[in-house]
Amino acid sequence: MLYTTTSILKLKRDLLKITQILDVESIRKDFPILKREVNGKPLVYFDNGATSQKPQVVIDAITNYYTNENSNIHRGIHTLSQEATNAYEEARKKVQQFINAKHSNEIIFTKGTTDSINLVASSFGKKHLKKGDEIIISTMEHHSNIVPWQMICEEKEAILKVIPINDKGELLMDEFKKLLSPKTKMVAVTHVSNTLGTINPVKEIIAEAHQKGALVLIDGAQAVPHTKVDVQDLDCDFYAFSGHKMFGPTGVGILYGKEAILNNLPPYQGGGDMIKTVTFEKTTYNELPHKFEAGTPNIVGGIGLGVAIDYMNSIGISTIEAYEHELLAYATKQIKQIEGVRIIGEAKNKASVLSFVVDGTHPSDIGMIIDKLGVAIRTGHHCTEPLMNRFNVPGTARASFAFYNNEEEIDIFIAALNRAVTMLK
Ligand code: 7TS
Repeated sequence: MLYTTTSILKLKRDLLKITQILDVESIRKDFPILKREVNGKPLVYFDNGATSQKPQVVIDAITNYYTNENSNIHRGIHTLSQEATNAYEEARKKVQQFINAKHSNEIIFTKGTTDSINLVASSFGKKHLKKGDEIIISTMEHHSNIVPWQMICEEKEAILKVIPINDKGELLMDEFKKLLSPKTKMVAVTHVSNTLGTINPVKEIIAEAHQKGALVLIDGAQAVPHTKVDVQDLDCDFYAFSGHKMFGPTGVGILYGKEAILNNLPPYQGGGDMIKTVTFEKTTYNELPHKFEAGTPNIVGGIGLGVAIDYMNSIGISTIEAYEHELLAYATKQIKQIEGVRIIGEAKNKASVLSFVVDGTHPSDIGMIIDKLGVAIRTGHHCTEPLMNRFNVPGTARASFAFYNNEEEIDIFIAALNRAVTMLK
């Protein structure tokens, strides 16, 4: 379907209204990488689903830490160690407030979403899973919310069940309810799909699962950077996300878990910091959150993540959400004007992800051509191979937006895409 000039103009006006709340041009100045050129063209960075760019305040915090504060934490009485410990624990509190966790000891620092999910699958699985138990995931999961469950299911002879989706990329909730049974021990689903952009009805999923006595893990990797997350309101048992997708450093992430549930899980890894006392005969474990944080952590990563949260708060998550919603609507209408483009993922409730295929072309060819024009998008299966099989495509091209992207960049992307399609046909 082609859109009229009037409807595109209306979208432009909507975007303009929002840019009056959100000063995108001044925000863009906070991200030094956005000034660079790629292949002689201004960079248009639309690969935010893979990782986001970092504002200067985060980069400065990292430099400042190594320049002035570097020290190990939780183990020194000297000033530097205390300063580093305070900064790291302060960051934990910022995360707690950001997702509205009840206690800061429910915030476990990990390497990222993948690490967080592996922690739960391994610790929960070892203690609570037995032969014939069931775990439910969905068709649209990232491999990191599939493979850890497959591994523990294999070990424990438990069964993995999968919630199907419709052609728009929405979960079939009736099918989900049918899959739930007293055998279900865990439901692990993504809040927002990295490939489709679908925002799943996680609150409803959690309530349904709890009724059957199952626990719920939410993969929030693509939700936290774009939408307000309140873990108490959701009532999830676990919530996992990554620092690098929310304008913080790589190598740091979060596992939120309810205190009572975490207390009832065995440690994931053994080593320094996670113990209370060690003898060769018996070791006792530290309290939360340290029980799950063996070894020297990514201290600067945690501190940088805290600064990224401050930065997001300074803009306001609801402003971010509203602005990105307009960006997505604008990009969606524009891309539909290009003949042969098919959007993969047309859920009613969507975050700022635009996956598509173009008849008769391969996504990676499109990605390569538009990269020459300075536009960075992701192509391939996006670590969601079962989802690609569901849609019967080998991969998609995916543009994913952040609040520092603007309408002009979408215009550049659309022009580049038009050129690529013309070349490839
Ligand atoms: N879950 C979802 C929904 C994701 O999108 C990703 C990463 C992960 C888990 C894993 O996160 P990590 O930080 O531990 O690697 N998604 C993507 C992507 O869409 N393109 O590159 C990485």
